[in-house]
Formats: sequence, structure tokens, C-alpha cells
Amino acid sequence: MKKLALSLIATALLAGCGTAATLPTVNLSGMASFEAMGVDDVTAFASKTIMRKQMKVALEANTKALMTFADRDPKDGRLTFDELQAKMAGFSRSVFRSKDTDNDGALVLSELVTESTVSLMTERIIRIRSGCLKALDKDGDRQLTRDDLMEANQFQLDPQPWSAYAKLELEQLRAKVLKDAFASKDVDGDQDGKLNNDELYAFFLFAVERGASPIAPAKPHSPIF
Ligand SMILES: [Ca+2]
Ligand SMILES: [Ca+2]
Ligand SMILES: [Ca+2]
Repeated sequence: MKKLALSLIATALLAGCGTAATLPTVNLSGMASFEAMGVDDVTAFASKTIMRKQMKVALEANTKALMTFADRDPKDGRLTFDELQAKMAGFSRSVFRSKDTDNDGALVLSELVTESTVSLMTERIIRIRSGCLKALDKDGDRQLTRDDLMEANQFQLDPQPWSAYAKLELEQLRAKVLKDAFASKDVDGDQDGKLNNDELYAFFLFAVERGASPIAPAKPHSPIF
């Protein structure tokens, strides 16, 4: 199998990680106050807030790698369309325009990693994670092994051209990312070879940070979407 097309790469980061219409977003206007929320609601809200902060850090690290890769002429922390086009020949001008919110002809970090990008990616990973736990946790201990995730069809890893994983074929990519992630205490914190709910989220953050964005495969029978 060949690597995924550049159009998919563009959707992963530069196009804003999906369509707002298909994903839920945090809606504070519907909440009267924290006093009106139950303990579980407050816990879930706090947990989501932490997850979003972690996702922002991962997306910013990935975007800084993109800057290092493409910001050349001049190297000024701003990505012009020509700089992106020079490194990614199929890069879309309409994607560029949609991200250039101040319309100055260049993309900066804050235009690439917006609150909406962070929300969409967080929600995406939560969905993929629950799909994986539902489908792959055969013994019901709410933990997944490297072998479980090796076979998972709930997500595909999409290597971006600035990623350290960019040169791997898709078949090798999953094995390599999983190997690196399970070896990291940032992911498998207790190093027991199994990922619980929080560790599983950390696994996806690990991939995002290194430019291997998890995406749901476009299959009609996908259990998640
Ligand atoms: Ca530049
Ligand atoms: Ca701009
Ligand atoms: Ca563990």
C-alpha cells in the first residue's frame, strides 16, 4: 500500500482536522453554572479541559516541526504559500487561504493551531479511543496491548511530510509508532505493556506530536463514524 495522498495530509493539520458539522463541540452557553452541574459533569468537564490543553501542546509541537521543515525563504516564523508549495507540491491554495485568517499572505503558529483545531482533534481522538476500547478490549480490563492496537481498524496513521516517520510505508508506520510509544513513559507510564484509558489518549498525543496523525479510515462499516 502506498502512503496516503497529500490531500489527506492537508486535512489532518492544515485543513483544521475535520468538519465542524460532524463533530460535537463544547457548548458552555447551555450550562447555567458550575453549581448546576453534578460531580460527574464537573469531573468530565475538567478532564476534557486537560485533554484539550495536552492536545494543544502536541499540535503546537507538530506545527513547529512543520515550520522547521518549510519555513525557509525567509526563515521568519511565517509560512507563505510559496514556501509550503516548495516542500509539498500538491498543497492546496484554498486550504492556505482558509487558514490565513488575518489575510496577510502567511501562516503563523496561532493560525495553524486554533481553538477549533484543538477541539476537533480532541473529539476525534476521544471517538477513536472509545471505538478501540469497545472493539479490542477482549478481556474487559479496559486496557489495550501493542498487539491489540497493531490490528486496530478504528484508526489509520497518516504521516505528514515533516514527520520523522514520513519515509515509512503505512504497513511499517503503525508498528514503528507503537514500538516507540510503548517504550515511552509519557505513554505507558507504568511500563506494564498495556494502555489504560489515559495512557491510550497519551498514545494518540504521542503520534500527533510526531506528525503521524490518527485518522478514522473512510470505511462505511467503521464502528466509530
Ligand atoms: Ca517564512
Ligand atoms: Ca496570516
Ligand atoms: Ca500501562
